[in-house]
Order: sequence, then structure tokens, then C-alpha cells
Amino acid sequence: MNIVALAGGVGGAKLAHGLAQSLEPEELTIIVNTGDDFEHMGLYICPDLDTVCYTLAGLANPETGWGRAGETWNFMENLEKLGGASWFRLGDKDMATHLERTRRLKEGESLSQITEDFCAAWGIKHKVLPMSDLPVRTMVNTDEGELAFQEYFVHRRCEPRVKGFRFDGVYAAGPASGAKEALDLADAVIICPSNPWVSIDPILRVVKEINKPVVAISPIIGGTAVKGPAAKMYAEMGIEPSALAVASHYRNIASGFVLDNMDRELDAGIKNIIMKTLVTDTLMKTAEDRVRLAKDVLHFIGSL
Ligand code: FO1
Repeated sequence: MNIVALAGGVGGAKLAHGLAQSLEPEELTIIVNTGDDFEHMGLYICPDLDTVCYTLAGLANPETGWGRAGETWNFMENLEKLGGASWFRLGDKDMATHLERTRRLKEGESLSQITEDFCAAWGIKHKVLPMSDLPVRTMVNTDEGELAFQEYFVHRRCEPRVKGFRFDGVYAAGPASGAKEALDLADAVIICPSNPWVSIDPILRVVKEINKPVVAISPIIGGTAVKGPAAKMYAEMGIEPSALAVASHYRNIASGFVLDNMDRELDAGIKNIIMKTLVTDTLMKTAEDRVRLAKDVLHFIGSL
């Protein structure tokens, strides 16, 4: 089966890891959100791309979900002593990724080429693509004005009330090289359990059209987001956060929807929006959970 998975940060990375253990390298392409990318201290940082790659390579920090396992913080400690910006924490191992990526981008190489080479160096066999080789920047409209995504997310800890989002550069940015081809070859597209507003919407806006069956997995279980501010964002925009709200979000694009057993009372309502549903355990606490959910989703796709 040929699958394209659309992924953001931690939740997306976990399912992508499960899919990578269930599909051959030529059967899976993971297209990753780059709307969270930003330039910080002269470095080009791609949080979601790195989270997905580190997770696939078994290098991810299991506590935070982002950054590297067994990280050391010498750079950060010394930067703080000098009065440098400490709100965005860059570990010593992680720093090599940002430095080398920035150097190569400055020499004119594309983000997709650099990602391909980094994946090879980390032993990742499945294809990982940034959604675009051109910059798209997620801007968060809040009650305190418009904030760049990392300013809102990390610096302000998602405290300002959200009113909406804008994806700066989205009209000029086309899909990264290889993304269209992967979508053309795909039997189905999986929307991973990532934040619909800030992880998946930017990818959908760049890709524009998907003419394949799409199956989405809810990142909201029992009215709360497994990780991150998705539920808070729904609530602040006047929508009750639930798997039903996520299904409604994807109503024009998805033909299948996966919700957690905890939300099974929402199944009938979701079936009115998106025809086919799968109710299963979607929480990925262990490495086995990732593979089990991936296999459940692939089996569901086979039945569509
Ligand atoms: N998230 C934080 O909450 N605090 C940090 O200091 C932080 C540093 C960081 C460094 C590299 C990287 O790739 C990601 C990092 N993140 C940090 C995660 C992050 O920016 C967000 O989780 C994503 O953008 C949301 O998907």
C-alpha cells in the first residue's frame, strides 16, 4: 500500500514512526509541517521536521518529544551567562543539526535535499519531506496582536488568546520537490494526530488539492489535546474541543476518521459528517502503541 502521511510535531511523529515500522520504505512518504520554522540567532530551525526525523531515527528526547535524547546543555548555559536569549532551548547535539542545515541553506541548497541527506545520515529509510522548500510562516492572531508562531508557542507559552491564524508566504510556496509525485502515487493520505490549526492546515494550504482518500486521526481525546494547545485553540475560537470538532475541521477533505474509544459516544455524530469511522485506542504511550495504531489505521484504509 502506498501512503502519504501529513505530520506536525510529537503526535504526528509518533504515528509516522508506527507507520514506518509497518510499511516498506518505498510505501511511505511523510510530508511535514514547516509553518513552525523560524530563524533564531542566525540559525534556521525546523522544529517539526526535526521532531519527525529524530523520532524515526530513535534519537528523540522521550520527555519533551522535541530535541535529542541524552542531550547536554553547555551551549545554553554559557549563552545564558552572556545574557543571550534563553527562551528557546537549543541542546548541544541538536545544535549540530541547526548549524549544518543553516550553512547548507545559505549555500543555496534546498530544505528537501538537506532533509534527505540528514535522513540518510541518521539511518532513516522512509522518505521525509518538508511541505515546501520555500518559507511559510504560521502567524497567530491573538488578543495581544499578531505573534510569530514560536513567539506565541514557546516564548509566551500559548498564553495569549487565539483569534485565528495566517500562513505568511503560503500563496508563493508550492509543495516541496517530490511531494506532488508522492501524492499522485499514493493509495491514501493519512492526517496524523497533529494540531489541525497549526500543524495540518499549513500543509493542506500548500498542497492545495488531494485527490486521494484521506483518513484523519483525532489529536483530541476526551475533549483535551494529548499534547499541545489544540484544545485551548478550539475553545478560544468558540468551538467546543472534541473529536467531533476535529472531524468537522476536516469535513471537506477526509472520507475516514479515527477517534478514540473514550469518545465512542461521538461516533454517530461524526458518521453524519465523515462517512466512515474507526473507534480504537489512539493514545500512543509506548513504542508498541505506535505500531498498533498504525496497523489499525492501515487496516481501516484497506476496508474503505
Ligand atoms: N519547545 C518548547 O516548549 N521550549 C523550547 O525551548 C523548545 C526548543 C526547541 C528546540 C528545537 C526544536 O526543534 C524544537 C524546540 N521546541 C521547544 C519545540 C517546538 O518549537 C514546538 O513543540 C513545535 O514548534 C510545535 O510543534
